[in-house]
Amino acid sequence: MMSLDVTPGLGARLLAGDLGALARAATLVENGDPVGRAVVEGIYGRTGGADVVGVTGPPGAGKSTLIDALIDELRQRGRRVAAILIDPSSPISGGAVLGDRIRMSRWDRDPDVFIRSMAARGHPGGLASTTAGLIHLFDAAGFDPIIVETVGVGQGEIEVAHLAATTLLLQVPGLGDGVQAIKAGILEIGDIVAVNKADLPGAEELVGDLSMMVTGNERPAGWSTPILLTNATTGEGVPAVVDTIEAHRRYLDTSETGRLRRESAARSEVFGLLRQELERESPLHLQNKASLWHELIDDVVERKRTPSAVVATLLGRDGATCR
Ligand SMILES: Nc1nc2c(ncn2[C@@H]2O[C@H](COP(=O)(O)OP(=O)(O)OP(=O)(O)O)[C@@H](O)[C@H]2O)c(=O)[nH]1
Ligand SMILES: [Mg+2]
Repeated sequence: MMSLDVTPGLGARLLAGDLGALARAATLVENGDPVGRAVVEGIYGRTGGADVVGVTGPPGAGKSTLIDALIDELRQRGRRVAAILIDPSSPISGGAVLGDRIRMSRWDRDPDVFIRSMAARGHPGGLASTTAGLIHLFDAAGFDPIIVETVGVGQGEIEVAHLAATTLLLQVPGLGDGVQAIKAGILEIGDIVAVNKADLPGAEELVGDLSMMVTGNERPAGWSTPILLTNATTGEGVPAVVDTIEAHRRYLDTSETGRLRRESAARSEVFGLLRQELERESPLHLQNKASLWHELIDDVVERKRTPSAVVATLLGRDGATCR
């Protein structure tokens, strides 16, 4: 294990507003470096104040474009804003990290905007704990809100979604109608819904359909999901989205839901770290033995072992329960 002296005072420099230190710490966290985790632990007591806004929705809905427009609006309101863009590296999107970097490069010289783009895969510490680590670093460095883009597909991404206190769900016309959306239950994850691509046919109808559906939906008391219309390309409707994000934050500050969201974020992070730790500590050193992992799962599928027996094996307690 690396010595913590490698980066003397990194946490302190970050807290003092040193953006170079912030970038360095972010890279360490992304690489799953224990020093990065140590920096996060060191600054953790100074975090928890920032609003974490998740932006989710189907591939190509305009999440990255809208985040860029949100940053613009938030800057006009004098906020220091950070964003984490997670690229699913899926065959559908073809990997948008480069496109996102180009789009966001206009913020490069603004010290009050901090953006990281990263791939969904290949984080030794797991996606949720890596993202949580970045959120804590940005929070400690005084960025608020912190916006996180996620496609919401796959276990890791669902865990990431739990890190957000406020979730903005994007929908677009033409991808199938609102009935489909409610069937999939996706409206339930949005505190705010934005129908993006207002310039496309069917956008206003979709707003109408979705508005009718959320009226009948069970939501936490005190908040009913607003359905807004945006054009992320022109910025139309974006100030209303920011107003609504701020209203949701005030709602969280004064309701039980706020407490529940913070609990859910902490749980997601702790479980993420626990799983990593189990994988690392397992007598089988699973992270280096994907084939053995598959073998164990196959055994469960074929009823050669029970799920509990596999857990016992992973924890090195074979003798007790495995037959
Ligand atoms: N017509 C129209 N096009 C838009 C709008 N917002 C975004 N787009 C376009 O839609 C495409 C996808 O936008 P992105 O912002 O990359 O979408 P995304 O949801 O981040 O995509 P992934 O990260 O790949 O899932 C781009 O070509 C945008 O220019 C809009 O309001 N109207
Ligand atoms: Mg994107």
